[in-house]
Amino acid sequence: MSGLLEEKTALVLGVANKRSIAWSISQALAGAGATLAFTYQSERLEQNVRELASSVRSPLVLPCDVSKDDEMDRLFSAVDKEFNGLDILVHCVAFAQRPDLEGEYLATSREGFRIAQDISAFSLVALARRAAPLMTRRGGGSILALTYLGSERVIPKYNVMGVAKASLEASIRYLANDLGQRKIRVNGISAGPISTLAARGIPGFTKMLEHVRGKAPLRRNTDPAEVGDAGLFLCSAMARGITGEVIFVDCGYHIMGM
Ligand code: NAD
Ligand code: 0WE
Repeated sequence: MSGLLEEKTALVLGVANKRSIAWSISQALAGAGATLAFTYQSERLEQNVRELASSVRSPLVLPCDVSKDDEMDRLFSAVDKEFNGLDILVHCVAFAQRPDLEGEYLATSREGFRIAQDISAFSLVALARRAAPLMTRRGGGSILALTYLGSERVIPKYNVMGVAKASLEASIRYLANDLGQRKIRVNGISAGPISTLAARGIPGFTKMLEHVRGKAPLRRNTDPAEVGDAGLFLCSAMARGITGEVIFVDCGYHIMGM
């Protein structure tokens, strides 16, 4: 079998279930020959993740709540032990407190702001710092994070998550600069709305899907497999000249002004 990622190892954070964008990316990476390690946020999700992981013959599934430094430390020592280095890191983690995704951005609390930034943006820095030495030993690597249009335009109710995604995207650029000399690339995918666990709880999400489908140049919603394929591209040598970039995979929605 020949694949773009033969002999490569990847660590994926953010699989909750089979609808997760992290899972679509995982399937694309596994299909290209990569060996994958997975994390789960809490015991509630462990069984789900273990079953999905075994379907792509993953040798390693570990807990990682990205708000906990000790869990991240344990994760990377286990990954290094299993893989002896790391080629690819996939970040598909976001969280804001429910009330902060409801009313006005104006009402955001200090603690709500802190939590959204910590889980959704700082986590990329914390993970990249731990991944870098493992990737350097492989002669380089690729880091991918998931973002959303709400970072640069106002999407009603996305609120504090939009500000956290702006911070995540700026982090992608600063990390790309820091890590470029070690041949580690850092990129993002800005996906159109997709019906996942994190999205389905949002009131009016179905209406948003309909709106986007009606306006996007391709006149349909984003298929998670399309995000998976773009992720495979960015993580592979096909994208060896691309770093610090955010690519939209949204059926063209973001180009429209009306
Ligand atoms: P999802 O619910 O499947 O994934 C979100 C993941 O974040 C879950 O696996 C959850 O366990 C994890 N997570 C939350 N808090 C965590 C913590 N403290 N520690 C570790 N993990 C934690 O939903 P998804 O839509 O696949 O989200 C994945 C990424 O895609 C997110 O960054 C999201 O912002 C982004 N995104 C989603 C959409 C969409 O419409 N679904 C669009 C663009 C970008
Ligand atoms: O990034 C996201 C959602 C991330 C998210 C979702 C939740 C729901 C459950 C973060 N934190 C939480 N906290 C919870 O308690 N998306 C891109 C999907 C999304 O969420 C929206 C959207 C879109 C699109 C919220 C409001 C408006 C649009």
